[in-house]
Amino acid sequence: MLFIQIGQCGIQCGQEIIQKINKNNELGNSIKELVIDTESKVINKYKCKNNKEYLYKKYFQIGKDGSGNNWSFGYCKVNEELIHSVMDNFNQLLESIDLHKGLNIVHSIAGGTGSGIFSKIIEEIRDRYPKSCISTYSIFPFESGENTLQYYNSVFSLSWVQKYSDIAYCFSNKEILDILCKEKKTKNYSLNDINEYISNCVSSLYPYGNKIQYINNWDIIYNICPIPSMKLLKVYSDSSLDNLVKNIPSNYNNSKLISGRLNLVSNDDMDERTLTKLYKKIGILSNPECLSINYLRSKSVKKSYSQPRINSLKEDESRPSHLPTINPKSRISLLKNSTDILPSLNYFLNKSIYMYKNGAYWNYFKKYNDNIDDLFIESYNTLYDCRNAYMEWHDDI
Ligand SMILES: Nc1nc2c(ncn2[C@@H]2O[C@H](COP(=O)(O)OP(=O)(O)OP(=O)(O)O)[C@@H](O)[C@H]2O)c(=O)[nH]1
Ligand SMILES: [Mg+2]
Repeated sequence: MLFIQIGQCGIQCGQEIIQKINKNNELGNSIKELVIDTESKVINKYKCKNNKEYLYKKYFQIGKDGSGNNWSFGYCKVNEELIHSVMDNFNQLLESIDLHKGLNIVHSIAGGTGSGIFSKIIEEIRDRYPKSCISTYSIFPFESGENTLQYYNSVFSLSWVQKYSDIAYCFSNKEILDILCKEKKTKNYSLNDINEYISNCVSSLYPYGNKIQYINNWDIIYNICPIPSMKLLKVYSDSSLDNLVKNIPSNYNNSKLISGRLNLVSNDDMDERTLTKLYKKIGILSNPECLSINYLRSKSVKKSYSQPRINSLKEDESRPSHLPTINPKSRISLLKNSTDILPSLNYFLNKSIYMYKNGAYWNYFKKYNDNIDDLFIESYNTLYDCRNAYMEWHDDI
C-alpha cells in the first residue's frame, strides 16, 4: 500500500491515518509513504528518526515558503524537472511493493500545495499509470472564515479529483466538527481531534489483523461507485452502531443513496462472524431504504449486529450492542455514496463563480498561469457535470 501525503493538512492527516492502520494491523511498516510539502516546518516535524525508516518513507520538499494558498502557484511551481524527481521517488517506492493494490493520496482541497501541487501530481500519475486505482482522501475546508482563495482552490482541486481519481473519500472539517460537538457537547475541538476522527474513518475501511492483503479497491469501486461521474463519498465512523446512528448529521436522510455499505471492523473472531452475517444482511447495499436511519435503528439490524455478544458475554441490559465496553478496538463505519455531497459542491461552485465573474483575485491566479481562464472554464464544466449527475439522481429516483 502506498500513501502520498501532500501539503500540511495532507501530511498531518496522513500520518494519523497510517499510524492507526499500522496499529490495527500490525503491519510492521509495510505502508510506503511519499510525503510532499513546500514548507520545511511540517516535513521536519515528521521526518524519520532513523535510517531504516527511509526505506519506506520518502520526503520531497518543493521550495520553502509554501504555495501561498494559491492553486495556480502550486500547480505551476512543479516544472518538468521537479515532476521527474517526484516521480523517480514515487517509482522507487512502487517498485518496493510486492503487490500493487492502488494508490492513496491525502490532501486538503483548499491549501495551495494540497490543491495545486496535488493536481499536478495526480495528473502525472494517471498519465504514467493509466490503469492504476487511485483513491483520494480529500479534506474540505471549514466553509467560511478561513481564506478567500479557498473557493477557487477547492473548485480546481475537486475537478482534478473528479477527472483523475477512481474514488474520492471526502471529509468536511465543518461537518466533522459538528459531529464532534454533538457527541461531546463541547465546542473546544482542535484540528487534531478532527484528524483523529478522519483517521478512525479511514482505518475502519481496512480490516484488522494481517488481512490487509485481501483488500481489493476495485471491488469497493465496483460496488460503491459504479457510475464514474459520481464517486465523491462520505464516511462516518463510531465505536458502536448506536453511537454512529446518534452522531451522523441531522440531514443524513435528506439525500438519495447511490450505494453504501456498513463496515464492522474488529480484532475479535466473534465480531468477524458478525461481520459476515451483517454483510449478508445489509453489507453491500443498493436499496436506498437499507441505510436509512430508521432501518439502522431497526430491531433486526441491531439483533444481527449484537447476537454473538449474547453468547460470549453476559449482556449488560443498560448497554445492549455496545461493542466498546467489550472490545475498545472495534469500530463500525458507514460508507456512503449519495447526493449529500451536493450542498458542498454547490457552495464551492457558487462562491467561486461569483468571485470569478467579478474578477476577484483573478490577477493572483493569472500571474502564474497564462491560460488560467481556460482552466477555470474546464474546472467549472467538470464540476457542473458531476453536480448534474448527482442532481439527476436526486430528482429521478
Ligand atoms: N482536518 C485538518 N484540516 C487541516 C489541517 N491543517 C490544515 N487544514 C485545513 O487545510 C486547509 C489549508 O491547507 P494546508 O494543508 O494548510 O495548506 P497547504 O496544502 O500546505 O498549502 P500552502 O500552505 O498554501 O502551501 C484549511 O482549510 C485548513 O483548515 C489538519 O491538520 N487537519
Ligand atoms: Mg502549507
